[in-house]
Amino acid sequence: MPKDNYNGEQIIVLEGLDPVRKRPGMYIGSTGSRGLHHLIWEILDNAIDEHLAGFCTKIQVTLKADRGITISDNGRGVPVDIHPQKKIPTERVVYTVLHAGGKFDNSVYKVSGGLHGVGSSVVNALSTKMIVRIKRDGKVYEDVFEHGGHPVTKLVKGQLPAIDTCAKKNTGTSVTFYPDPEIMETTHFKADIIRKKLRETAYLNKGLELEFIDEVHGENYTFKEDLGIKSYIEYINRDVTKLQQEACYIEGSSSDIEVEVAFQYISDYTEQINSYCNCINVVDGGTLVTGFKTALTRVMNQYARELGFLKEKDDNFDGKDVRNGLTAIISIKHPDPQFEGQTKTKLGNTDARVAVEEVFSNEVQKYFDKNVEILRTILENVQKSSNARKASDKARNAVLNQLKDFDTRSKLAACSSKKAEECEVYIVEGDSAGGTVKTARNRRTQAVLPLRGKILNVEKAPLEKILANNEIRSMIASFGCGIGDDFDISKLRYDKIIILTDADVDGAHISTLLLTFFYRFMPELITEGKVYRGIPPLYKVEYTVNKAVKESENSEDFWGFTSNYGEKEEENKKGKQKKLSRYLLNDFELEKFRKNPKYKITGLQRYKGLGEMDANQLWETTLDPEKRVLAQISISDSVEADEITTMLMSTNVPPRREFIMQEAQYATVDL
Ligand code: 0R9
Repeated sequence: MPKDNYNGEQIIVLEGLDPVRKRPGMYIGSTGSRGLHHLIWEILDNAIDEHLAGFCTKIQVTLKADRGITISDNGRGVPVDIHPQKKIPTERVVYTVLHAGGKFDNSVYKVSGGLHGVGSSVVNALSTKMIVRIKRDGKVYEDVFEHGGHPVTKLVKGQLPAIDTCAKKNTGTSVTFYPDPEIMETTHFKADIIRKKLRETAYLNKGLELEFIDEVHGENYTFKEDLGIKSYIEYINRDVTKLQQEACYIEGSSSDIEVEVAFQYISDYTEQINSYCNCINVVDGGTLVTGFKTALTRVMNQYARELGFLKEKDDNFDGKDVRNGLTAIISIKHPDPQFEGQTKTKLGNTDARVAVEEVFSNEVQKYFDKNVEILRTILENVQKSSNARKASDKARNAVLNQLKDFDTRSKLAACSSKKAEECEVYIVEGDSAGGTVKTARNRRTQAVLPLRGKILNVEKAPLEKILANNEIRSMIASFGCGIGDDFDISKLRYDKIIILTDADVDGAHISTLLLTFFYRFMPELITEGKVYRGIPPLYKVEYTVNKAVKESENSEDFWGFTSNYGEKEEENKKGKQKKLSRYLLNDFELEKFRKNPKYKITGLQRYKGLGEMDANQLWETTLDPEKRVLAQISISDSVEADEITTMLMSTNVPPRREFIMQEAQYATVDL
């Protein structure tokens, strides 16, 4: 069990806050909307940790009218005693020292989540102002920080001053912060994102009350789920026909790992498994999902034989058939989670597989033994699914065999290297831009596949039509790794698949159609981090340098740039001031550049499309691996991905546009 007494020695002190402001992306993933909301989650995680430690029953999040955020909990309050090494209040260590906090020591908190395990000091570093209020021992303490974590509250005899008194029983911590617009591309918190997170948090922490006070829109919400993930499943399936009226809920623990599983079968051909480790959505699953699938397939086949659904000579039901129509949530609390994969969204701990398999298989048998009628209904469904799958496999194989005879690679300008690890393919919108890319590329490692017009909307079309579409056939044949169940990523001919479209609505539409196709038919391309979007610069600036302005160590000149284009000399005539130029990625970079007193802009060009660049420019901005900017596509929220895909493909244009704008949230930038 967690220790209930804090010990200052347990705080591990690593380094100052400056690195966070210099390289914010390293600490919060991005400086866009996704990173902005991570700041809230980071503070929220600490309050949830206090709940998991058994001391907090209520958390409040307020979106303030002045656009700041306050998160408060009714836990023990962050300790304010003097830190033995730092000789300042422990609270101040937590908020000003990077990597400080009990959560790094598993003996203080049995389990803990958190983005990169960094925490409160990172949020402080990226805020113009932070106000920490602590109620403890009958006193209310306040500590105020400004400009990225500089304390403005004066300590009294080394101690944090009390600003008020309160009842001794009344304890807790509240943190208010204002993200720094100099660092964050947006400081606009979105009420719907916060509301969704709090609802999810309530489902994952049964009994915990979460209140959302939205002062901006004048709304209030309280989330509290006494039945936890069981209610979550019933909420997800609220509008569909069920095979099981009530979801089954299972809990137990094994080797210090707490396991919760809830599932419900519905009469639909879908499978949805959402998994969480320490309240973090493990989008790509991993060991906890493997453990669940193995146990479910084994138990269902065992029952299928006992109840006569399978004869002795029959093969076992396939895992896919067993999961047909299944909605499940797996939530575990692990003392030392190891996240794997490019995006760190896959759980790697072997003991998690063993624990889930053991707890689920024991408990689900008790449930089915008591609910034999439900079990029969589910097994009938499994049997139907198995028969249907065998029939559709036959049809699919017939179409795939046809595909092999079709010369689909004619449009591909291949690269000469055959080593997949060094090859990339650019999927380019339109024949004319495709032509320029063909001229500009490195022929050895870069292949080009021009797509003519829009690709088929795979959401709406039947499989036969999808496989008959020329653009789609070209992609399948060029990638070389098959499609659907026959997909084999080890056969992929390229290390990177780079989508290159114009930065307009048409380009964004083509790119979402492509992503939908990949997501539906080759999801591993995305989960394995193979798909990227090429991001050409929006601007080219010509400028002169004001030598009187010196770039000092602390200047915040360039750390905000995502791009690595570098500067070029345009003109250097005798007696005249040297003219330079550089590409700028977006409005954010342009604004940073404009604000910098060192530079005087003498000319500005805005690129509307790829067609405006010649082969040389295209090489140095978009193809050169040293300089180009790529956004790696990751499906970070599989719970939402299906809804998004459906929404994208609907005829309702405004929400689709909104998504296209927000889609950057799903991308991490890689240089
Ligand atoms: C509003 C968000 N809440 C928090 O950030 C928060 C952190 C925190 C906390 C403790 C209690 N409540 C908290 N809320 C705490 C208290 C004690 C021991 N461990 C943790 C105790 O009273 O003995 N802390 C998180 C880290 C630390 N406290 C510290 F120990 F590192 F300071």
